[in-house]
Amino acid sequence: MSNSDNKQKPNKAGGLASLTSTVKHIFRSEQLRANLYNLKRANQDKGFDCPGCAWGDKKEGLIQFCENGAKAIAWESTSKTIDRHFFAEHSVSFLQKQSDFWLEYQGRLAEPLVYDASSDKYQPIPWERAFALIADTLNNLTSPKQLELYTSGRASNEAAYLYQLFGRMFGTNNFPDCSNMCHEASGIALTESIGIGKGTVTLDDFDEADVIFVFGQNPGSNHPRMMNALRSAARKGCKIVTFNNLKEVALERFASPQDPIELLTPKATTISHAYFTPKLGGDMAAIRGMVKTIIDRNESAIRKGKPALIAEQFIEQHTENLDAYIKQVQQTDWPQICEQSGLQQAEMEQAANILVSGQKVICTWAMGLTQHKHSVAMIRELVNLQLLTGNIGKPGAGLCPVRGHSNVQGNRTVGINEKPKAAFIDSLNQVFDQDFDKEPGHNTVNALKALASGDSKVMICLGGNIAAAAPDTQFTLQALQNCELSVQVSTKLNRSHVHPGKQALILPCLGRTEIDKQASGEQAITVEDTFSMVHASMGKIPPAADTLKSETAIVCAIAQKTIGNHIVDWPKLSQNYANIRDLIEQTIPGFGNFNQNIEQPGGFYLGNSARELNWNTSSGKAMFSADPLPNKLISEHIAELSSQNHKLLTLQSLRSHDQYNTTIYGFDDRYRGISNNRRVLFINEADARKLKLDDGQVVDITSVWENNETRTVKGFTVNFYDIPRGNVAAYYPETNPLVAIDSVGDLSFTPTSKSVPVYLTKSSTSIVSATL
Ligand SMILES: Nc1nc2c(c(=O)[nH]1)N[C@H]1C(S)=C(S)[C@@H](COP(=O)(O)OP(=O)(O)OC[C@H]3O[C@@H](n4cnc5c(=O)[nH]c(N)nc54)[C@H](O)[C@@H]3O)O[C@H]1N2
Ligand SMILES: Nc1nc2c(c(=O)[nH]1)N[C@H]1C(S)=C(S)[C@@H](COP(=O)(O)OP(=O)(O)OC[C@H]3O[C@@H](n4cnc5c(=O)[nH]c(N)nc54)[C@H](O)[C@@H]3O)O[C@H]1N2
Ligand SMILES: [Mo]
Repeated sequence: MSNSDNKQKPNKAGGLASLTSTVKHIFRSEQLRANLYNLKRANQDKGFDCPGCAWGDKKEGLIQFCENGAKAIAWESTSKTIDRHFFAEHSVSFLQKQSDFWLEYQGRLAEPLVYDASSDKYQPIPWERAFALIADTLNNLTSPKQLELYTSGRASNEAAYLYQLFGRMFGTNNFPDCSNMCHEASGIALTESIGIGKGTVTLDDFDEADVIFVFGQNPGSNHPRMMNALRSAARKGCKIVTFNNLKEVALERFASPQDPIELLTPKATTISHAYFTPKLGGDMAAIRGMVKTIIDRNESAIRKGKPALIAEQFIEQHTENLDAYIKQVQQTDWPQICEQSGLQQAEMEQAANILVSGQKVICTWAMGLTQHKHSVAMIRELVNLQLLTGNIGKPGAGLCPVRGHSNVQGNRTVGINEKPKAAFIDSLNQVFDQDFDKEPGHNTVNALKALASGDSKVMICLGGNIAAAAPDTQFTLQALQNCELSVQVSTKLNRSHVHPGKQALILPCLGRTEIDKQASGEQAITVEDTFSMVHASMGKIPPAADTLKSETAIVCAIAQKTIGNHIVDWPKLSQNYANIRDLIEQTIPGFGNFNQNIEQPGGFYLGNSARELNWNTSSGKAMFSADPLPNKLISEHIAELSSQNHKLLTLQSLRSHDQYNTTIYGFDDRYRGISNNRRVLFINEADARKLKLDDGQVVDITSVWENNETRTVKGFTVNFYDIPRGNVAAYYPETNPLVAIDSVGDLSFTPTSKSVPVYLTKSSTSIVSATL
């Protein structure tokens, strides 16, 4: 394959190509009938919630078509399974050498397995013995804090609630989760600024907005159902303004696969009215530039006796700290703003003018804002912008962090949190008559460090793939292998299984599409979308194997075996999930009449205090933050280390169109014109030429970190791309080895996956085969 084959970036996203791709993926999963049935059921009343992203749905009877949701469903509901025969054939050392794609492609895990170090193979183990092994190991720990309980955001509210309850009863607050690597900065920033760590908008607000800003997000691949909302807004004249390091096709032009004309002709809807490409990590400066413009224009408007451009009444009534913020803005000069954002002053003025032209403005964002060192300050800056213009707490306006995993927001709501709120613990204490610990436990990075140092001994993972999702792969794998016992509750084989601890278990579970039958009958679970809507989800197809258990049943069995039934009647909870919802109702605000409310079509709204203009902050008001811009985006210290020898670039690690996090569906990235290769380095042609690199050439990427530490990944094909000078991009998880374990966001501890200082060298490695 020559690299020039890659250069067919389409002129629109969606449309027929999207439909063809969906069909291809359904066929490839080799269970056509179940899958077509499944697609019809996704996000429908009495169907199951799509296990893809956390975008919400209007329940109006239309099938919400989404290519990547279809891939997620097809991937889960394959008829291929792997059991003892597969594991008798393949040693763990063999499996370690296989690609992430190959591991998951083998099919669904079909029976519980235990690692046997002497043969280096997984062997079958009866469920009861697996639970007993966990209970014995846990009860022999010298401190309950030696246990780490990881959660990925697909777990249901019911399973997640019981998981945290079990952990806290056992005596640990160590709840590392995928959120720590994802929207943690959003939660922290929003809580500090507006008193609640969630977005303030609902899906209906997108129909009413005059202006929508999309920061650091690629919805065409990662939240395709959001494209319907953006397309319909754009067609109604709403102005959409994008800030993205890359020109993402779907944010330029999108064709709805549900519109026959756009489906079959070159026609498409123009999405972005204006599109800006800031430098990686430059959005805080860009937003500050917008604010500076608004403040200047406001002052001159007032001098001329014209109406104010800032929301004076709202600010007066609802906010604090404006003066300190304005002072900070005035101290930030334009040269610094332009240098750091990589944008021209005129561009930021244009964006500001569009913003103030609207009465109702929504700002959405995702990983492009959350995975930097200064992400918390950056998101608070975005909140400042919305406070200044009064765009919170009214219809058609507000803040919208677009969540990742389909129930990651719900997991936090029901208590998966290593820093539990005192009120939540008080409420658990009251209902269970306990005295649970309020001290913070470990987040993901700290959990890995504790396992590496031996301070922690056991890691249980409720879903996910921490080995491939976490930063600093070499460090992470060593930490996992250092476990006395590692337990993975999973649907498919992945990297985390093939780096077992000294003892290791694989506990195969039902996926969301499957019928979950317990003693009282078929069970529904519940999830919360990005708009705080909680709804029921019911699997519809027979389980991949009779041996599988639900996540909820597995959590209950672990808890029962380890701590017994004297405080919580675990079997009663796993027999009927309505009993779990009763406990959630008793302990968490907003869940009144939980079991009745999920009968409503579309579920129910949990509410959002900031939307109601109630500010649960210490001052009782929404808080302007007054942070200076970072001095330099890459610390001068690191820059100095390498400047003598190498030109430093900043790398972002991102998703292709054919993956779901660490799950690789295929090797194409259609909207970026890449086919059959994931080891690709997107680079500005001028930067490449300066480094004497040609398109198609193969390079190694080395990251630099304090104490002269370097980390290298090899064999990436150079791909000239429309990307700001000084910035490069490559896919996650291939680039995770580059992110130093200590390179984390201030306050958030989120790995800085979108700003990794790197240099390039010509590779001696030939291209690693893409499709294993
Ligand atoms: N199909 C599919 N759907 C998914 C997922 C998936 O892997 N596949 N993952 C799910 C999860 S867990 C999550 S968190 C979300 C992730 O959704 P996204 O946040 O869209 O995911 P990324 O691929 O990390 O994309 C980051 C985007 O931000 C841009 N960007 C990066 N850095 C910067 C920056 O500094 N400034 C600006 N302005 N832009 C920047 C990148 O160019 C890219 O467009 O999607 C969820 N949905
Ligand atoms: N470099 C870099 N690193 C990143 C990111 C990045 O942008 N760049 N993004 C980060 C983000 S935003 C996130 S959210 C994390 C994701 O981190 P994780 O959530 O840990 O990873 P996933 O890849 O989503 O997990 C996939 C695995 O989940 C299991 N699984 C799938 N469905 C189910 C189910 O229904 N139940 C159970 N029990 N298991 C299931 C399967 O075995 C599958 O292999 O990665 C983070 N890591
Ligand atoms: Mo995420």
